[in-house]
Amino acid sequence: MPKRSWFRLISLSILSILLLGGCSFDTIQSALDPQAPIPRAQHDLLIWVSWLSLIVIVAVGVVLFGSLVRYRAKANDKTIPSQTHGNTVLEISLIALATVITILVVVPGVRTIFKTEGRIQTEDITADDIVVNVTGYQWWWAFDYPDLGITTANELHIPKGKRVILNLKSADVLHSFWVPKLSGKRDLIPNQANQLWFVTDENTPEGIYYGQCAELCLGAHAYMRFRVIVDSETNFAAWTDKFTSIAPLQASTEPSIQLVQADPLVEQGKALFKQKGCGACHAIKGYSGGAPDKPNLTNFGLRNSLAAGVLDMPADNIDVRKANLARWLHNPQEVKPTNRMPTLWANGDPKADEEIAAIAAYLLSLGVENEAQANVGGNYGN
Ligand code: HEC
Ligand SMILES: [Cu+2]
Repeated sequence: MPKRSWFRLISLSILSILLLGGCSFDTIQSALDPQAPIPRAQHDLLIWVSWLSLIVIVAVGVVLFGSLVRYRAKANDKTIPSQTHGNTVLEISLIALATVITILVVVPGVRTIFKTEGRIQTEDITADDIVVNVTGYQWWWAFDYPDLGITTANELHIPKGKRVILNLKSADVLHSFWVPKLSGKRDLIPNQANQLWFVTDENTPEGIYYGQCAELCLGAHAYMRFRVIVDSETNFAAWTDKFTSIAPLQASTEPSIQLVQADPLVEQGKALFKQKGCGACHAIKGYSGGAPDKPNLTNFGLRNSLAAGVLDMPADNIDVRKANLARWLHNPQEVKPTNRMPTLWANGDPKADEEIAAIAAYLLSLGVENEAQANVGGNYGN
């Protein structure tokens, strides 16, 4: 084979492998594995249109290749075939067929749009809905529950079966909220309020769902992930109690009531959290004011992930939790290049390991009074 053909063959094979590699039905962010009413409706439409397209492709293919074979010129046959032009019945039938196919695509398409789209007006929001103000930052998510007085980051807890209304805004550039298995996708736009709503139902399994910023936002865009945790009503209530039961900062000057254990390492970490300047950026309800445009670390011990879903924090493995948090604190840029958290220990600082271990122990104790309660954060074994 000549050199160029080899090149073409190899590059085409690589391309097809890459394209096929993107196809999978049950990955954590697969839109082909819908688990809630809105993505289910979108998925049904996709499947319907795909079948219809397949039928059209096969029908056209059969006619095309059939004609090629049937009417191919025979060897040595120099006669010119009889010339015909126009066939009213055939043309009208083809137009009618095309119209029917178009209707079969458009009608279910428009019905799905009406079922899944549209803004929920303020007067239609009920006390039963879960309203969350979502703010996109380069490269993490703030989740604010105005009705519950909860502010958290990167993990959205919702009770199963309720309608969730998200008020979306961006603090800097365009971002896009997308949890393929639960919701559609919508942009977060600077200086413009957007809304996205979705529901879960009795067929939605409780557990962790994976989301991703779906609009290129520079730097660590690919690492701007998040998680949605679908809780039972009871677990959701337990989770919200963890936040609402903490006395706000102004109410008392007593040490945080989050810490029931008197673990000296935890106490040391708590003090270091302020000494190292973490408290200037990160709020912890009852202890640290922080800055509103940095991730709120209240009840951090209940989290399943770290740094916008980049590192796993498995609820049943305290060693991995500690190791991942330490890795982050040692060098956030190594974990998530270009993110905006500074490195607070100089390279080779002899105290770094010890101080980081103490801060990690403190952060992981937040919201966790004992082993069993770590599960309030949602340990679903994945
Ligand atoms: C100058 C502000 C600033 C300071 C100081 C700072 N951080 Fe951060 N921190 C950030 C930002 C911004 C992020 C979000 C990074 C990202 O995910 O893109 C972050 C993320 C984190 C996260 C992950 C949050 C999440 O929701 O997953 C933890 C934990 C954390 N910081 C702990 C600390 C600790 C402990 C200190 C002190 C040693 C500290 N930070 C100091 C700005 C700061
Ligand atoms: Cu983004």
